Amino acid sequence: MIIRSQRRMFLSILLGGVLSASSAWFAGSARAADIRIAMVVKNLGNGFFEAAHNGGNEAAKELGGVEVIYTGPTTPTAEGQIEIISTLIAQKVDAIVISANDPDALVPICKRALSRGVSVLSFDSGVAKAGRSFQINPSNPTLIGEKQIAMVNKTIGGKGEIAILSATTQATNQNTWIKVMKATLEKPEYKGLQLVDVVYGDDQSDKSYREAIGLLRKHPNLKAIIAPTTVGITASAKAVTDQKLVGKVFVTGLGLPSEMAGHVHSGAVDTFAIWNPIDLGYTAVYAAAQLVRKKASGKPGTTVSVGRMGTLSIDANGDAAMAEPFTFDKSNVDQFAKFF
Ligand code: RAM
Repeated sequence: MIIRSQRRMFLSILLGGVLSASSAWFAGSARAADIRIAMVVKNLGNGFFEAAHNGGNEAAKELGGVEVIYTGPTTPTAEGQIEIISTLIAQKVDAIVISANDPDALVPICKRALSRGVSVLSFDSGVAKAGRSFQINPSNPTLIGEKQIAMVNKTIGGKGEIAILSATTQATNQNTWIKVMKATLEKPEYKGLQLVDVVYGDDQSDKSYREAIGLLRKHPNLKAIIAPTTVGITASAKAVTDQKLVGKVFVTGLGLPSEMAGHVHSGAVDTFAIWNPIDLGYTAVYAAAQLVRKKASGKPGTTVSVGRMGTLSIDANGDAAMAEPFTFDKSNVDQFAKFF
């Protein structure tokens, strides 16, 4: 596991900016790609994955001889990803790094890719064990779930009705976090919080917005919406603002500073969290190249060296976790908004 304090993460982000700026001058000397790594994201048009793509490109430049093919369905469905992976197998890519729309539905196609010699890793949102070498979690899932309850608790003073607005019903990562959030709410220190609803905006802005409006209408005493998705949190903050409920209903969850800064300043959002998606994409592509180049086995209990991110340790379950989620508020959101 890579353990870094928030302070080190901050430095890494700043350094990341410097690295990507300085990498331009040697890009021209990179040799033609001998490895093609497909980054299959939940869906296109999501700023979180675009940042991960930038990180993947940074790893590719640094490694040399690596091409990143960025792809994903237009809406976040397992069917769309299955079709894309079939094509990638036919194109004989060397590796696939995927953020899955469903843990189980993708197993057969990922197994087919593995059987054809394609390295398969999942990152962000995992494929079940049988369908990939290992899963790169941005952070420990328990920490991510607990952090969101701690944030909402602080913002609304430990008392009131809350609701969750998630991504798709099948998303591996959000479902894991929701499970942790529900378990965390059982703790005595959170007895004042009452979870009244869980709805799904499918990581689509318009559907998330409609679901958020639905929550506000259905629960007139709602104090907060937790959206563990960068698309959902933005849509929820907009809904709260449009309904003139800023100061009455608060939004928290996982967001990108670049998309949340305005909502933090308006007061719709007090605090939110996220990890660095650039680092996540960098790590996924770097690790995949290490597998293809046989510099790592990807087996449980082994490690993979991942450039500026250090070493990933794969646990007995085939999971590797990165840094702690980082918390943002008025004091630091603008500083990070230029990076992701
Ligand atoms: C959305 C996606 C992604 C998740 C982030 C927090 O962009 O659902 O999978 O990790 O939110």
